[in-house]
Amino acid sequence: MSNIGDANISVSQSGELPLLYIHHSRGMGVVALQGAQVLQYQRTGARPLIWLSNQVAYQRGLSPRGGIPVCWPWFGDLARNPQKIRGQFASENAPAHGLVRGENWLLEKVTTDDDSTRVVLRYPGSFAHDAVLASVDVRLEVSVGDTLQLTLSTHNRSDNEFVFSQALHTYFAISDIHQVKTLGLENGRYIETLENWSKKIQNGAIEFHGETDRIYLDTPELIRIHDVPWQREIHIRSQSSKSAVVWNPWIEKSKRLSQFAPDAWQQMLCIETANVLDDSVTLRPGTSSSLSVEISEHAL
Ligand code: TA6
Repeated sequence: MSNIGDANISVSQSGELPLLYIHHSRGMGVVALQGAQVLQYQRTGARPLIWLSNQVAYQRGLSPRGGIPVCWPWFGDLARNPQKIRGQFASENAPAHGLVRGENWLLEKVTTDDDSTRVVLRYPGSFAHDAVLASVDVRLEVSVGDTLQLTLSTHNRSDNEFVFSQALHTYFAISDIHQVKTLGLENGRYIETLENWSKKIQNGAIEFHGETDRIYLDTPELIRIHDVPWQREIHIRSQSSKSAVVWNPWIEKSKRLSQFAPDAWQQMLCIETANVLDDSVTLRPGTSSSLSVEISEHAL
C-alpha cells in the first residue's frame, strides 16, 4: 500500500490489476486503474451502492464484472452505432463497449476537502496508431463523499470533427430484482434490443420479469431505483445525457456471462448513463464535452 499526498488514497495490487482505494470520512470507493473502472462505493455507515461480482477476475485486459465500466468511444456493438461513428473506426473485431476498458489510465490529480475526495484519471492515449483518436483526450473524474460523482470528459484537439457514443455502465446493488422497480422513465420512448430493436413506449414504472436490455431516449435528469426490501431509493442524476440503458441478464444470458454466478442476476441491475444513437456526441475541432452522473441513496 502506498499513500498519496494528504488525501487518504492508496494503491495496491489485486491479481494483475492496480486498484486505487479512496477513503474519506463520508464514504469509500475503489477504482481500478485499468479502464478507470469504479469497482466499489458506499457512503459511510450505509450499504454498498455498486454491485461487483463475487467471481470477479482481476486480469489484464479483462473488464472486472460489475462496478462502472467506461464505454467509449462507442457504446455496445460498433455495428449498431450511427454511420458517422462507424466510419471513424476499423470495424473488424471491434470490442464491445469501445476501446478504453483494457488499459491502465494515468492518475493525473488528487484533491480532497471536508466534502469529498476527487481523483482525475486520463486515458494514456495509446491511440497514437489511430489517426482519428491521436488528437482526442478522455478523462474521468471520480468524487467520493456522501454521494458518488463521475464526470467523463472528451476534448477534441484535432482539426476534424469527432463523433462518439459513450456510457457509464453502472451495475447497482439491489435486494432482489423481483422486488425493485425503476422510476422516472414512465411514458418514455425506448428501443427493445431483444425484439429486433423495435421502438416502444414505457408504460408505468419498469418492473422486471425476464431478461431486460432497453435503450431509453429523451431521458430525464433523475432516474430512481425503488428498493423496498432494503428500504432505500438509489437516485441516478445525470447531466448532458439524454439516453439510458436498462439491463438485467436474467437466467439464460447469465449463463453466457464471464465472472457471473448463476444466481447473480437477482442482486444486480444496470442503469447506464449514456449518450447513444441519436444522443451520440459530435465535437467540433478544439471543443470538449462531458457526461456526468451523481449516484446517491435515500431512505424510504
Ligand atoms: O449495456 C447492456 C449490454 O450491452 C448487454 O447487452 C450486455 O452485453 C452488457 O452490456 C455487458 O457487456 P460486457 O461486454 O461488459 O459483458
